[in-house]
Amino acid sequence: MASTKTRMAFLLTMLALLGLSLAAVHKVGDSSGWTIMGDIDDYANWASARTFHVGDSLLFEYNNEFHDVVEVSHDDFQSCTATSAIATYASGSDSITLERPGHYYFLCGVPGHCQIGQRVDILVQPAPSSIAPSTSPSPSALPSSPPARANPPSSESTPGGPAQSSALSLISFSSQLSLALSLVAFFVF
Ligand SMILES: [Cu+2]
Repeated sequence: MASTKTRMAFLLTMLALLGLSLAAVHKVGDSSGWTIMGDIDDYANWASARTFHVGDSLLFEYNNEFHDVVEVSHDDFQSCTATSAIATYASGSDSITLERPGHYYFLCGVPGHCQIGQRVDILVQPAPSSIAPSTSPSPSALPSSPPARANPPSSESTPGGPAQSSALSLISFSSQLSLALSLVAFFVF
C-alpha cells in the first residue's frame, strides 16, 4: 500500500505539474509578434494589459533577418543602448523564462528599431503558486484513523478489512487532491 509519504510526494508532484501547466506563455505583441509597429507605445500597452509571474515565459517571434532580442539594463533600455547586453537572442522564435520578480528590459538591437518603439519593459510578479507549504499538515493524511476505530484482531482474517482500509486511504487521498485543487483554484482564479 502506498505510504503517506508516497501519497504526499504524488500530491506534491501533481501540484507541481498543475503549477507548471498554469505558467503562462506570453507571445510578445500577440499576433503582430516582435516587429516595428506603428505606435511607439504598442509594446508598453501590450505589457500593461497583462500580468507576468515568475515561471511564465515570453515568446518573441520575428524575422531574424531584420530583428533580434537584447535584454538590457534599465539605463540601456531608456537610452536604447544594445552594446552591453545582458543576453542576446536571434533565433527568430525565442522563448525566455521569467525566473525572478522585477523588471526585465528587452529591445531590438538593430539600429533605429528601439527608438521607434521596438522595446518592452516586463514587470514580473512573484509566482502565484506559493501554496505548497499549506497543504502538508493535512490531518486526513495521517495513518492514525484506522487504529482509532479499535478493530478486533479478527479483521486480518476477513477479506473486507484490508480492502476497506485501502478504500479509506483512497478516499482520504482524493479528498486531499480536491482540497489541493480547491486551494489551487482559490489562489489562481
Ligand atoms: Cu528590430
